Amino acid sequence: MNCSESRWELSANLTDGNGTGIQTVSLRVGDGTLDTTTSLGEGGINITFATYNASCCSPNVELVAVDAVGNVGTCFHSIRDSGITVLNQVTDFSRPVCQVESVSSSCSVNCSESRWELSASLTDGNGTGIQTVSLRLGDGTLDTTTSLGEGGINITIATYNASCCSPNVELVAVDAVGNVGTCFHSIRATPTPAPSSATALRVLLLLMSTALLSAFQA
Ligand SMILES: [Ca+2]
Repeated sequence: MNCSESRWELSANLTDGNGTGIQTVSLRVGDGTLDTTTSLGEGGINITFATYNASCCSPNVELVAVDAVGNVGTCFHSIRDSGITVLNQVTDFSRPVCQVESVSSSCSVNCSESRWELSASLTDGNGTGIQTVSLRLGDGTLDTTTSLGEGGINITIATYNASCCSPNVELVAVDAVGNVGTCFHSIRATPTPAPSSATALRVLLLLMSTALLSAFQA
């Protein structure tokens, strides 16, 4: 069969449950066409219905959904082997966990003359693993080292060093499928937690229908 003479189509329902809601649905893999429509499902939850249509010469598709706080859910489908087999559905829906381990500061009245330091541990548990650690807040310097902890789980130790004139820091860790974990610390009297850390919910993807191989065969 000449793959260029036939097409296949996939349908999927995507929902963020009671979360912040799906903001975008896009293609990470596949050069077919993607159409989405969103409607209100049971319990007032938005459901996005995605339809993907591609040439049989492009056998793989990966859909990426991002919610309002940046959590990412994906689903992958390939018609390469049996025609209608889901090969790999991403199951890492958990954010990396960031925990402040120690803080040392001896800030004087003149903040520019003194510095403070924070140490935090970051881990993605049994997930896909932390890919990047960066600063969302704070203009100090960040160093990270990664080592193997108990149970073969990678632990990243972040060390942050800043002038006492820059009292706040927020670290951002992103895992391999784009889930985001943060931690915030302030050397001011009352630390305020970052708003996104309490409300971030995972994106759930449900692959609802099977692909129809050659459904649009010429
Ligand atoms: Ca994860």
